[in-house]
Amino acid sequence: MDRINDEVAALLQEYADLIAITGGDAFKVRVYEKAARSVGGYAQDITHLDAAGLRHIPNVGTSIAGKIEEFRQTGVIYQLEELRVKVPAGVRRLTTIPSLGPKKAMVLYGELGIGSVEALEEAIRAGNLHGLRGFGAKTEENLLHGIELMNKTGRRVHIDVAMGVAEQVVAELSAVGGCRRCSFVGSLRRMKDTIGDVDVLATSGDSAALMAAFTGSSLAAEVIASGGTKSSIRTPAGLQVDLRVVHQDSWGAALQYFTGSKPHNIHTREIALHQKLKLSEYGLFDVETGERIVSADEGEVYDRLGLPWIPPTLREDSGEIEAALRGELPVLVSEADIRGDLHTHTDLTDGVAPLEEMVAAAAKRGYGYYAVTDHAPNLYMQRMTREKALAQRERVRRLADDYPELRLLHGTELNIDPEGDVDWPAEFLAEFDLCLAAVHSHFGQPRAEMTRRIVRACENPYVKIIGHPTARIIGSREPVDADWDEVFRACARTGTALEIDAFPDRLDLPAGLVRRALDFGVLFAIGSDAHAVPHLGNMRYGVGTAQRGWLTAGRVINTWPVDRLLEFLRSG
Ligand code: DGT
Ligand code: CA
Ligand code: CA
Repeated sequence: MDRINDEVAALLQEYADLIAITGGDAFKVRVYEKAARSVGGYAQDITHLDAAGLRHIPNVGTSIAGKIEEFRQTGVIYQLEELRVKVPAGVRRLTTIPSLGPKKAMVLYGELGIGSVEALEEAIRAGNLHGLRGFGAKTEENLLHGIELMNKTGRRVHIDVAMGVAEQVVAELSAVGGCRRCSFVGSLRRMKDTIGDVDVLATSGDSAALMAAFTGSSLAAEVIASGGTKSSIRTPAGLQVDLRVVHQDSWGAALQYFTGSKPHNIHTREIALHQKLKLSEYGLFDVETGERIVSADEGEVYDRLGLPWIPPTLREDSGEIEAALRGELPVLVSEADIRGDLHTHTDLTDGVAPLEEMVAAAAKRGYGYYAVTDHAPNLYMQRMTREKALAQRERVRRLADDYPELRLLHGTELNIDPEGDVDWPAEFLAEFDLCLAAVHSHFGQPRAEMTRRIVRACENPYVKIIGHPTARIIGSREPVDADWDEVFRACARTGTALEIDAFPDRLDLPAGLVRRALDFGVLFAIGSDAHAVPHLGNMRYGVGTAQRGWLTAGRVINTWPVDRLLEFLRSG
């Protein structure tokens, strides 16, 4: 469910964007951006905080606390509304093009009246930007590339955005009288890394009431279609949600059908036809008698087809049906297997919560171990020093007494430089419990150099995990180019784990590469890369990505008991 914290964070971020677009004070922009992150990451729900309580949130001063208060009382922030009027929505959308900043967007709007991404693409192709100050050939090329990147992701959203909407819809509908079952299906249930639209399935004794609740939900900014068994809405942020209500005898078959994927469905339907069965969105039928076969759950459907139940995360028709027929489906790693988090930050670098709060939240999740891995000095804007790292280590050691069940590890996230070297000399690295290393710069190196760079990091005896290996940011930065087979071989040879970074805009290593790495005997670590308490919950998306990569628990080092993990971390 969308927390009010997230809602307010989004408004503060929008305010920061609008100040930037209108040429406002850069310092003020940063203040609001920081406040947005703090509010979004604040562990406590802000609904019931008084003015003093609000100012207690890091980076929230009197003026921002006042705006939050205003929003709680009136539902709007007046100054934000004023700016919204000045800057058309289309111009704001322009600034979501990866290489286009707010200043340039305003120039495009002011000089040429360009108010949409489509109009910009047309203008570039027609040569209308020639002669415009600040827009050379290189800029145009970058803009076209940025637009292409955006179009590739289309209007798809990150998985956490879709999950928030889906969980709210399911909760609202489940509370409606007559509702028997309700669940999200489609790509979200398959845990794809981006989601086109959210699909929800329900059975109910009173489908009219269910439909009315759906189209009347606060999430329905627009009702696209409304009918007796199928309705669609669009959320304020533009995400489409489809609801289908089916007969309860069809629940299992409908769940299977709407979970997809389409290629998986086509393949299962072929298998059904061979057995004189018809599988459709309306149920499972006997072709000869036309009789509907009751299927209360999916397991029965797969069973009728002569298959074991197939986990949704595998349903892409990429070999899972053949594996199922052979009885060789993997037992996938699950969230319950995860014993700890090996990639997290605090407010010592770019996190928003202090160490103590992050650790308390980790303990609450029931973890057996937890590594703090703040950034190392070569990421200059984080201003890390030896002294700060040592002081943090002291704090971690002292905190350990309060958490006898939770093994605290003091780690660091190193920067892999263009040659493959990392921050700090060997003797200092030796004193950390865990060194994770990642690419944070020079993303455009040619394949051979990038491969050598990552392989060298693997060969460093202190580096135990390569963090977010491809460095992609979904929708805005392409993965780096490397010979991944070569990297996988190096990981297996040196005993270096590859991370599956669970942050929703990363999901890195991507599932396709995870699956490819399996044959090389690579180990993995699923890390939240949390920069705030609520981010610890992103672990589920990392597990989803691991499952899509056919990963079993044994290959994931943070499912291991603490002693085995420590042995792995100490081996050199
Ligand atoms: P998305 O929304 O692009 O992230 O991906 P999906 O997989 O959620 O696709 P969507 O929303 O178009 O449809 C939901 C499911 O419904 C899909 O995974 C499988 C099923 N489905 C939709 N269209 C067809 C179709 O033409 N044939 C079959 N067999 N299944 C379909
Ligand atoms: Ca969908
Ligand atoms: Ca759909």
